[in-house]
Amino acid sequence: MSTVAPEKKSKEAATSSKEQSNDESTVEYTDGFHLLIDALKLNGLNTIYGVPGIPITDFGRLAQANGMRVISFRHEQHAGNAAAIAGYLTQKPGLCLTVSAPGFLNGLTALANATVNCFPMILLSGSSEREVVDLQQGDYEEMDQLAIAKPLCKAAFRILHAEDIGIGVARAIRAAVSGRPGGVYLDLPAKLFGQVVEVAKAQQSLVKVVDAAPAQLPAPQAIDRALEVIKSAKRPLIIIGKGAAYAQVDDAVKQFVESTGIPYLPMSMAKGLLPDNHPLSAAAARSLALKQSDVVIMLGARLNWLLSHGKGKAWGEPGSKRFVQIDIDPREMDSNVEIAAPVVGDMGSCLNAILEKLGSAWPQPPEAWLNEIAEKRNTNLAKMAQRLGADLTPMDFHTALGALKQVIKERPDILLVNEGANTLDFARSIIDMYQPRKRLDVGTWGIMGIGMGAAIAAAIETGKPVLAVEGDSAFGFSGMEVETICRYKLPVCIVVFNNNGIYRGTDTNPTGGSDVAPTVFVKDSRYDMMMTAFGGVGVSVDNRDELTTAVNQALDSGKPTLINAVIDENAGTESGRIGNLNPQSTVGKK
Ligand code: FYN
Ligand code: ADP
Ligand code: MG
Repeated sequence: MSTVAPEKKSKEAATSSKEQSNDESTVEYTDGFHLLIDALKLNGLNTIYGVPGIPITDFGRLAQANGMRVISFRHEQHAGNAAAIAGYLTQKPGLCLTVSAPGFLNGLTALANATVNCFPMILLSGSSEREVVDLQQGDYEEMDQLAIAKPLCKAAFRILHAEDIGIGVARAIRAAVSGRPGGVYLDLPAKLFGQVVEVAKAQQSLVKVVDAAPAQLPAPQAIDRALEVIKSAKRPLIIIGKGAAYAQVDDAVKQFVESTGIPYLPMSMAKGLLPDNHPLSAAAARSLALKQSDVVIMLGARLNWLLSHGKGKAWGEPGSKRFVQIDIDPREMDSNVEIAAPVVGDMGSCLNAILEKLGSAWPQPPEAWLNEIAEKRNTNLAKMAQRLGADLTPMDFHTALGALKQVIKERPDILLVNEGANTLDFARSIIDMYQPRKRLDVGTWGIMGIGMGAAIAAAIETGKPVLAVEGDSAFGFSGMEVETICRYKLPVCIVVFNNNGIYRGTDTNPTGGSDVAPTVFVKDSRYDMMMTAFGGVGVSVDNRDELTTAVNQALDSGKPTLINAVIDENAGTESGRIGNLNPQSTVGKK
């Protein structure tokens, strides 16, 4: 228990103070600052990602003084994205700390994104005084933050009394990690921090959360039903999502795929749960597998836009599928199409229950189906190999990504962060992943700006090198955080795919005016110089060999590095592979 003299207003960390009371007995005091630190540390939450300022500056300082790792960012959104990724990688809520009103709002995008992605995080935000905010009397950074956060996260709480910090933190932790994980908002009015409490009372108020994410066992009937449906399949397919990756039951997932012999399709962030070169991977036969399958088994993946909502052209004849879905959230069932066999529970318990019943003599899927998928996969792989063979200068996406594919093959345990449009879509299919939870990307929302936050959290949480493959546009959203990467000397190598703009660098202004087209950036920019400005390594390359050398050097040295990879400005396509979502006018274009 950290304690502090009330009159010292908590400037010194963990210093205990004794006050003489009238009856000569001694009373020890602590305050809100220290209680919050104690509550977090007691629950194994030792890292904070945030931006200092009123009213949480001293809190960050004291947290560091009391042994927490406090990583200060340049913008709250990236601190929030880092916290979310920390949550995804560790199954403990990642912490993001923001100042009131504008800082809180900047962090809110990340909180909402974490919730949408089912990543556990807690946004701790300082806020202005309730009395003034509620009467709308114009306080410094006045905002009813709790009300604003509520619809955008899984749960939102406010702590008004220091004695409630223990309970407040416990509630936030449970809400973030139990059931379907998500983002939690914890509102901390400025006055809370300085509130003084007797140590004995404070100690009693702390809560160590026991079994924060309890196992959720599936009903035996649900398992029987699922096995019946799977048994009836002629053309079964497994889809593995990032919920399965999050669950960290990698052996059970592998065993389920291998003992059923059913081909599987990894969703983007589930790549590597089984190695992408696994013989049962249907990733390179995606369209065929979706269209032709008759039973689809979803493991921690949702039938959202990324899977065309489980219906329509991509899924073949209407009524041709039956779905088995394993998910921790019962409300996910039937969200888009009918689920014939819902299995509700945590991934480990569900898969183990299935594996127990499967037995050793499980019938393998018909040869014809496996051959059909293998044939399509081999055709696509051959096409890809041919494209990757072209060694162009300046590079196109395939030339550059061919180099990075090889790097990851040789260093399968490093983390890959990936965002952009073309840079994302090409990298997803070109770069094979070999280990679970190594690929971090734009997730469910397809959000740009996760790059540096994800890279920083990946480096901090795993201690491993990180390769961030970034479109030039995507990088711009979080580019200032290269200073953060340099400041903490993180082993992050950023490769900016510089094709002079969004999608491509070739658009022109049809009016002939001096403004460039809205999708175009300064031509031949030198993003590498952003890194050298802060003492990191910057390199500009325009061919495959130089790119390979520069990346390997960066990863060997562990030095913060930014490689400006010059890509042919004609190389991209509009919106990458999701151009169908980007409406185009057919009238009035010059
Ligand atoms: C896949 N494919 C391959 C390989 N892997 N071919 C050869 N080798 C390998 N290793 C094939 C696969 O079978 C498909 O071909 C094709 O490549 C594309 O595969 P992908 O990328 O898996 O699938 P697709 O169709 O792009 O997937 C749809 C999607 C995906 C929505 C899931 O596009 C996605 O995750 N998009 C996220 C986009 C996003 O968020 N963007 C950010 C906003 S950018 P066929 O089977 O022949 O069809 C703002 O502008
Ligand atoms: P993807 O984008 O990879 O398809 P989604 O984020 O859409 O993945 O889906 C993840 C799903 O996994 C969510 O429906 C979520 O409820 C579920 N999930 C998360 N954690 C677990 C878990 N431990 N066990 C089972 N399901 C989980
Ligand atoms: Mg670009």
